[in-house]
Amino acid sequence: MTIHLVNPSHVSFGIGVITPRWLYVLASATPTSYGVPVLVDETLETLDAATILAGDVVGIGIHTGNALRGYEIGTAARRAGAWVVYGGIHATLYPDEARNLGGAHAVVTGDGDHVWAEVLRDCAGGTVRPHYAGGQVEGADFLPARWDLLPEGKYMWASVQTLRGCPKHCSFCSVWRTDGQRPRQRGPKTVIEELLDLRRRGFRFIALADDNFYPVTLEDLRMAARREDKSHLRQLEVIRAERFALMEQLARLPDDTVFFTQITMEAAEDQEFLRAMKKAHIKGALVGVESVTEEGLKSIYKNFNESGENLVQRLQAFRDQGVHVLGSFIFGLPGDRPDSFDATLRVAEQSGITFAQFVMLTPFPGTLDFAAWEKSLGDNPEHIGGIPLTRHWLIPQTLRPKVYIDHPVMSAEQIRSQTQDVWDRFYSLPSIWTRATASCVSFKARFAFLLISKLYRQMYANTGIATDSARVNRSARWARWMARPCRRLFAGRPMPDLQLR
Ligand code: B12
Ligand code: SF4
Repeated sequence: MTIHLVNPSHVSFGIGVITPRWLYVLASATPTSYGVPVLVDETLETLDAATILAGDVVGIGIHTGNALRGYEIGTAARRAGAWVVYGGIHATLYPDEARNLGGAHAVVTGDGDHVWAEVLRDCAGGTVRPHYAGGQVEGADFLPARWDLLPEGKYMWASVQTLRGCPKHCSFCSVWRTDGQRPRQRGPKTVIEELLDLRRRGFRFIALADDNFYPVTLEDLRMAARREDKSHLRQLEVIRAERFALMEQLARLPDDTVFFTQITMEAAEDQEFLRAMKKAHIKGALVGVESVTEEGLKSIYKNFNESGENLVQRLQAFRDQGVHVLGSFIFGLPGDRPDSFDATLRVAEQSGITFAQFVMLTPFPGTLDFAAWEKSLGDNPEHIGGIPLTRHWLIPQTLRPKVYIDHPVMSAEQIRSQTQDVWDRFYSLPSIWTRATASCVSFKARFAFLLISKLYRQMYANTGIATDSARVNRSARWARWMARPCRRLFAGRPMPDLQLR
């Protein structure tokens, strides 16, 4: 009985930017009595279905964007006589869909770390159940990943998670609902062990794949301090202290280590936290800017973000502490107007952010936006290729609409083409070169920056939802070709004897 773990993707690049962590965590959750699991990441190469035999177990992890490809794989695996098990955020939200369309024998909802062994035991014994509840595992019980199974030279960045959950409640995001609002933090010891393992193997660039690296803000502390009952304040102080304890340990890794994480912009007002990040080698962070106007932020329950001049200052504060920002912006919010595209690009350029992504408002299941949108379409929504619009991820890629939520003043095509145009302008050669000169001293570093910017743009903008399929194919070819030299830029020297300083 071979265990296969498959990360589905409809485009493969030969080289991956970030390791899909779930593959290596589930590998770690696989008892050694079943042998070494076979890991297939389709963002590298397409699965060879002939490798799946009757009696094998095929574990497929899906998020909404790759669910359809996941169902194709599951259906083929079931036909081959294998046990088919789904997990991941989309399977957690739609377990029945994986059973009806993806040939699932079983679906794991929530975290797979500890329930996976039980699923395998039941497959082996022929007593598999349709549903296993993995729940929300406590930080102390997160399994470390099995990095010994990494294919050599295939990824630019490794990924290590230090916490799950986010206390906010942004309307377009499902994390706070599926992972919970209480931050579940791992202790520094197990995080550091994994990081040392990765550095010994030659990984210098590591993504801290946390939902929100800054779970307690100064404002949270101020508000809790005003309450008569101080127990909440104490809890927040503990969480904050644990963050600092982790960063102190991260700081003991070699100086050329580079971490990247995801964080809310509130961290910009917390100089002590920013200084600790700098010491901890956290040199980049994805910041969800989303909208540059107050009205836009209000509409997505993200009023804790700043707009206008304050926004520019906040983003610059990261830069001042040496933390490069990947700003993430959303287009198609109800308050957006035709001039919002230019206004957003201006802010992106003025605030000194290093990278940016421009996404179109998409109703992802599990979010408040999705619930409101689904309700607004009533009991009989439009169908495309026989699929209701409210199950948009099941519509074949070529027929899938680009924009789902009707906008009060702009057409879907206007939003799509303007979004693409902003990507084009932010990543034009002169614009990248200006940022390269501001960020890098040597010519070699600037050239590397240029390559990486172009690769990022091709992989994420040109294969994303705003793109027509001809452009996707062209970009995938280009990115395949570029990915190998770019990976070399990230490769570190293996340090087999490395210990903490
Ligand atoms: C890091 C990250 C990224 C990184 C790296 C992706 C990568 N290669 O790993 C980057 C920045 C590239 C990225 C990009 C995007 N991401 Co992202 N990402 C994350 C993040 C923060 C962490 C993922 C992670 O590593 N988790 C750690 C692992 C261990 O957890 P896990 O994957 O959940 O797996 C556990 C369980 O789900 C379960 N499980 C998972 N699979 C399986 C399979 C089986 C068989 C079993 C039994 C169990 C099981 O067990 C695992 C261990 O407990 C998540 C948020 C989150 N909380 O998951 C968002 C998240 C997955 N991303 C999301 C989105 C929307 C995107 C983008 C579409 C954003 C955009 N607009 O461009 C792109 C899509 C990229 C793509 N083409 O796939 C959404 C997905 C929502 C949805 N409904 O699908 C999430 C949930 C964040 C959110 N805001 O809602 N992402
Ligand atoms: S978008 Fe970010 S800050 Fe908002 S709920 Fe999701 S993870 Fe938290």
